[in-house]
Amino acid sequence: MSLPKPPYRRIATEEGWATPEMMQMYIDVLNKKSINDPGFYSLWGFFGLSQAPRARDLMARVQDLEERRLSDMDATGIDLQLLMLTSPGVQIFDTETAKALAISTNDQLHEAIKKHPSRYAGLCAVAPQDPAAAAKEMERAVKVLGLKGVVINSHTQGQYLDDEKYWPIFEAAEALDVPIYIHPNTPSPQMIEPFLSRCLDAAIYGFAAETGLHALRLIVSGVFDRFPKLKIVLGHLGEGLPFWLYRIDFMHGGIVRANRSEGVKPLKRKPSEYLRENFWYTNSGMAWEPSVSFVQNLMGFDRVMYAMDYPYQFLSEEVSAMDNLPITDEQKKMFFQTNAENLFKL
Ligand code: 1DF
Ligand code: MN
Repeated sequence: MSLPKPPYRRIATEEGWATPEMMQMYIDVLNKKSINDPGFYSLWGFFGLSQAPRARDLMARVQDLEERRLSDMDATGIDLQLLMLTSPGVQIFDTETAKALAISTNDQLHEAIKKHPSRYAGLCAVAPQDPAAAAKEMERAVKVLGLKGVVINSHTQGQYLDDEKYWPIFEAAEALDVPIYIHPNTPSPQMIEPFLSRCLDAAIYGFAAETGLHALRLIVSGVFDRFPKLKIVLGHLGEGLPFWLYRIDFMHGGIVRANRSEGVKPLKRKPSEYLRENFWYTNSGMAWEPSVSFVQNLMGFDRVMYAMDYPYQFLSEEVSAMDNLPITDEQKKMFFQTNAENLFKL
């Protein structure tokens, strides 16, 4: 099933991995029910405890950084994976556990990349539970381990990054000039209930509702006026936000003029301007020409990057569909290769 070799490197920019140690900790949480996060039990209860073939298969693939993953990459024509600790990463654990686990997983990721430098690059994990420690670990991960940015899996125990206490994380990202990939998580405990009974909490829709909300909270809270050079990456073509661009601007203007809430202050720019200047987008899980073309045209061909979302959505037909996008050869190379090289400094 191998694909023809195109005149660009295929770089996949939202690729999940996990350590056996973290997977065992997830299974312990599932068995002991030791945290309050209905989304975690819904998502990882299936992957971690079910004997269904899809679940067994994902658990094996997500933990492998050797032959299995490399041969899957070869079979689907992926030259390089940008690895990130799978969602929700360390963010469900108590602060001290999460801090130690972020450090140990970053060290292990560094080793895997050192072993296969032409096939892997990675983003670091941090524990937002301790923002100062997270900033410090980002600095170590980027400067010492050579990682290319940071992944944060949306809410941390129901809290969002627009809270000022998280600003050290944005300060560090700006100072290091690396992007923050806000990867989905299941909706926070405060909002998940009506998703659960119809199984809408995870990748089908809940991820986008949660993560799109998170990004909008950052924008309207004024984070980008305070940190104008901050670079945020969203998967899934922006978690729906590009489609809402016009309406968000229109309604935000009215909310500000009416002085509706303490939580919404005037911004220097329109929400859409931050979405065009501080954000980049990957097409993880959205290998569909109408949506990809829409976001490329709206946000700019230099802002949209290819992602597979291995091992969760691993299909060579999707790679072929993206090879066949109705865009110029130059735009295709930007999409698969050079936008990621530039943003992540690969
Ligand atoms: C799923 C999808 C799981 C994505 C993921 O990580 C994930 C899924 C646990 O299909 O259950 O990252 N995704 O990004 O679409
Ligand atoms: Mn993903």
